[in-house]
Amino acid sequence: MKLKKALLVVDPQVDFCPGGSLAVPEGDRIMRPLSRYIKVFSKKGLPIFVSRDWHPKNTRHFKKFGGVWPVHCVQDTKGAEFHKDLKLVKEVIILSKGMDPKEDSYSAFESRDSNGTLFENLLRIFGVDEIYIGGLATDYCVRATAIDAIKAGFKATVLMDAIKGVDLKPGDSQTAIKEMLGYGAKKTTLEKVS
Ligand code: VGL
Ligand code: ZN
Repeated sequence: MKLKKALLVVDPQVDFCPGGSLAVPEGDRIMRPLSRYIKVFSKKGLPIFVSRDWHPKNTRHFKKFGGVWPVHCVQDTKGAEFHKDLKLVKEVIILSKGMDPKEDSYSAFESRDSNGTLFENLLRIFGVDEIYIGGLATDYCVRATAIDAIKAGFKATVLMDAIKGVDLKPGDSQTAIKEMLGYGAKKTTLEKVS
Protein backbone atom coordinates (compact mmCIF):
# COMPACT_ATOMS: atom_id res chain seq x y z
CA MET A 1 0.00 0.00 0.00
CA LYS A 2 1.25 3.46 -0.87
CA LEU A 3 1.65 5.59 2.22
CA LYS A 4 0.43 9.15 2.22
CA LYS A 5 0.54 12.53 3.88
CA ALA A 6 -2.02 13.92 6.30
CA LEU A 7 -2.62 17.41 7.63
CA LEU A 8 -3.01 18.10 11.36
CA VAL A 9 -4.24 21.52 12.49
CA VAL A 10 -3.53 21.82 16.20
CA ASP A 11 -5.96 23.61 18.54
CA PRO A 12 -7.13 26.55 16.36
CA GLN A 13 -9.46 27.67 19.15
CA VAL A 14 -10.98 30.93 20.38
CA ASP A 15 -9.22 30.84 23.78
CA PHE A 16 -5.79 30.61 22.11
CA CYS A 17 -6.44 33.72 20.02
CA PRO A 18 -6.34 37.42 20.98
CA GLY A 19 -9.33 38.09 23.27
CA GLY A 20 -9.26 34.50 24.56
CA SER A 21 -8.26 33.42 28.06
CA LEU A 22 -4.89 31.94 27.00
CA ALA A 23 -4.26 34.16 24.03
CA VAL A 24 -1.27 33.35 21.85
CA PRO A 25 0.04 36.62 20.37
CA GLU A 26 -1.21 36.82 16.75
CA GLY A 27 -2.78 33.37 17.09
CA ASP A 28 -5.66 34.51 14.88
CA ARG A 29 -3.24 35.45 12.09
CA ILE A 30 -2.53 31.83 11.18
CA MET A 31 -6.18 30.92 10.53
CA ARG A 32 -5.96 32.07 6.89
CA PRO A 33 -2.82 30.08 6.01
CA LEU A 34 -4.23 27.08 7.90
CA SER A 35 -7.42 27.36 5.83
CA ARG A 36 -5.32 27.32 2.66
CA TYR A 37 -3.47 24.19 3.78
CA ILE A 38 -6.86 22.59 4.45
CA LYS A 39 -7.96 23.45 0.91
CA VAL A 40 -4.78 22.03 -0.63
CA PHE A 41 -5.06 18.74 1.30
CA SER A 42 -8.78 18.53 0.55
CA LYS A 43 -8.18 18.94 -3.20
CA LYS A 44 -5.59 16.17 -3.09
CA GLY A 45 -8.01 13.90 -1.24
CA LEU A 46 -5.64 13.56 1.72
CA PRO A 47 -6.80 13.11 5.32
CA ILE A 48 -7.25 16.27 7.40
CA PHE A 49 -7.33 16.24 11.19
CA VAL A 50 -8.14 19.19 13.47
CA SER A 51 -7.42 18.77 17.16
CA ARG A 52 -9.04 20.66 20.00
CA ASP A 53 -8.05 21.21 23.60
CA TRP A 54 -11.19 19.95 25.35
CA HIS A 55 -10.90 20.29 29.12
CA PRO A 56 -13.34 19.54 31.92
CA LYS A 57 -14.09 22.48 34.28
CA ASN A 58 -11.92 20.94 36.98
CA THR A 59 -8.51 19.75 35.84
CA ARG A 60 -5.03 19.85 37.31
CA HIS A 61 -4.03 21.54 34.05
CA PHE A 62 -5.49 24.81 35.41
CA LYS A 63 -3.69 27.12 37.82
CA LYS A 64 -6.48 26.99 40.39
CA PHE A 65 -6.09 23.20 40.68
CA GLY A 66 -2.29 23.19 40.78
CA GLY A 67 -1.34 23.58 37.12
CA VAL A 68 0.19 26.52 35.27
CA TRP A 69 -2.61 27.70 32.97
CA PRO A 70 -5.59 30.01 33.26
CA VAL A 71 -8.94 28.33 32.61
CA HIS A 72 -9.22 27.72 28.85
CA CYS A 73 -10.98 25.54 26.28
CA VAL A 74 -13.55 24.16 28.68
CA GLN A 75 -15.82 21.65 26.88
CA ASP A 76 -18.86 23.20 25.20
CA THR A 77 -17.91 26.81 25.95
CA LYS A 78 -17.33 29.63 23.45
CA GLY A 79 -13.60 29.61 24.19
CA ALA A 80 -13.30 26.00 23.08
CA GLU A 81 -14.87 26.64 19.67
CA PHE A 82 -12.78 26.75 16.52
CA HIS A 83 -11.85 30.27 15.43
CA LYS A 84 -14.32 31.73 12.94
CA ASP A 85 -11.60 32.48 10.36
CA LEU A 86 -10.70 28.79 10.06
CA LYS A 87 -12.43 27.33 7.01
CA LEU A 88 -13.15 23.68 7.65
CA VAL A 89 -14.23 21.15 5.02
CA LYS A 90 -16.74 18.36 5.54
CA GLU A 91 -14.22 15.52 5.63
CA VAL A 92 -12.23 17.00 8.53
CA ILE A 93 -11.80 14.60 11.45
CA ILE A 94 -12.06 16.35 14.80
CA LEU A 95 -9.82 15.07 17.58
CA SER A 96 -10.26 15.94 21.25
CA LYS A 97 -7.66 15.87 24.02
CA GLY A 98 -7.17 17.10 27.57
CA MET A 99 -10.31 15.44 28.97
CA ASP A 100 -8.43 13.60 31.72
CA PRO A 101 -8.46 15.90 34.80
CA LYS A 102 -5.07 14.56 35.88
CA GLU A 103 -3.19 15.10 32.59
CA ASP A 104 -2.00 18.10 30.55
CA SER A 105 -2.20 16.13 27.28
CA TYR A 106 -0.34 18.60 25.10
CA SER A 107 0.26 16.09 22.32
CA ALA A 108 -2.32 15.30 19.67
CA PHE A 109 -1.10 11.70 20.08
CA GLU A 110 -3.21 11.73 23.25
CA SER A 111 -6.30 12.77 21.28
CA ARG A 112 -9.21 10.68 20.02
CA ASP A 113 -11.93 11.07 17.42
CA SER A 114 -15.65 11.04 18.25
CA ASN A 115 -15.62 7.23 18.34
CA GLY A 116 -12.81 7.20 20.88
CA THR A 117 -10.19 6.00 18.38
CA LEU A 118 -6.68 7.26 19.13
CA PHE A 119 -5.04 9.57 16.56
CA GLU A 120 -2.20 7.12 15.96
CA ASN A 121 -4.64 4.33 15.12
CA LEU A 122 -6.49 6.61 12.70
CA LEU A 123 -3.18 7.42 10.98
CA ARG A 124 -2.44 3.71 10.59
CA ILE A 125 -5.95 3.00 9.28
CA PHE A 126 -5.57 5.78 6.67
CA GLY A 127 -2.09 4.58 5.68
CA VAL A 128 -0.39 7.84 6.65
CA ASP A 129 3.40 8.01 6.95
CA GLU A 130 3.96 11.78 7.05
CA ILE A 131 2.13 14.42 9.09
CA TYR A 132 2.07 18.12 8.20
CA ILE A 133 1.61 19.99 11.47
CA GLY A 134 0.52 23.59 12.05
CA GLY A 135 -1.54 25.50 14.61
CA LEU A 136 -1.26 26.55 18.25
CA ALA A 137 0.86 26.65 20.18
CA THR A 138 4.35 26.16 18.73
CA ASP A 139 5.99 25.67 22.14
CA TYR A 140 3.37 23.27 23.59
CA CYS A 141 0.98 21.23 21.50
CA VAL A 142 2.74 21.62 18.15
CA ARG A 143 6.10 20.76 19.71
CA ALA A 144 4.79 17.78 21.69
CA THR A 145 2.88 16.44 18.69
CA ALA A 146 5.77 16.68 16.23
CA ILE A 147 8.13 14.94 18.66
CA ASP A 148 5.60 12.19 19.44
CA ALA A 149 4.98 11.72 15.70
CA ILE A 150 8.65 11.04 15.09
CA LYS A 151 8.94 8.79 18.14
CA ALA A 152 5.99 6.79 16.78
CA GLY A 153 7.78 6.35 13.45
CA PHE A 154 6.04 8.99 11.32
CA LYS A 155 7.70 11.75 9.35
CA ALA A 156 6.75 15.21 10.64
CA THR A 157 6.76 18.46 8.69
CA VAL A 158 6.17 21.78 10.47
CA LEU A 159 4.13 24.46 8.68
CA MET A 160 6.41 27.41 9.36
CA ASP A 161 3.88 30.00 8.13
CA ALA A 162 1.01 28.55 10.15
CA ILE A 163 2.27 28.23 13.75
CA LYS A 164 2.39 30.69 16.67
CA GLY A 165 3.74 30.23 20.19
CA VAL A 166 2.83 31.26 23.74
CA ASP A 167 6.41 32.24 24.71
CA LEU A 168 5.81 32.21 28.47
CA LYS A 169 9.58 32.70 28.45
CA PRO A 170 10.82 34.75 25.48
CA GLY A 171 12.42 32.45 22.93
CA ASP A 172 10.44 29.33 23.86
CA SER A 173 9.01 29.02 20.35
CA GLN A 174 12.41 29.32 18.71
CA THR A 175 13.74 26.67 21.07
CA ALA A 176 10.76 24.44 20.28
CA ILE A 177 11.42 24.75 16.53
CA LYS A 178 15.08 23.81 17.05
CA GLU A 179 14.04 20.82 19.14
CA MET A 180 11.55 19.57 16.54
CA LEU A 181 14.18 19.88 13.79
CA GLY A 182 16.68 18.16 16.07
CA TYR A 183 14.35 15.16 16.28
CA GLY A 184 14.24 15.08 12.49
CA ALA A 185 11.18 17.18 11.66
CA LYS A 186 11.20 19.04 8.33
CA LYS A 187 9.94 22.55 7.59
CA THR A 188 7.64 23.74 4.84
CA THR A 189 5.59 26.75 3.73
CA LEU A 190 2.46 27.18 1.64
CA GLU A 191 4.12 27.91 -1.69
CA LYS A 192 5.96 24.59 -1.46
CA VAL A 193 2.83 22.49 -1.02
CA SER A 194 0.25 24.19 -3.25
C1 VGL B 1 -1.91 24.30 24.88
C2 VGL B 1 -1.24 25.32 26.81
C3 VGL B 1 -2.26 24.72 27.50
C4 VGL B 1 -1.72 24.12 23.42
C5 VGL B 1 -2.93 23.67 25.56
O1 VGL B 1 -2.71 23.75 22.72
O2 VGL B 1 -0.59 24.35 22.93
N1 VGL B 1 -1.07 25.11 25.52
N2 VGL B 1 -3.10 23.90 26.86
ZN1 ZN C 1 -4.95 23.15 27.64
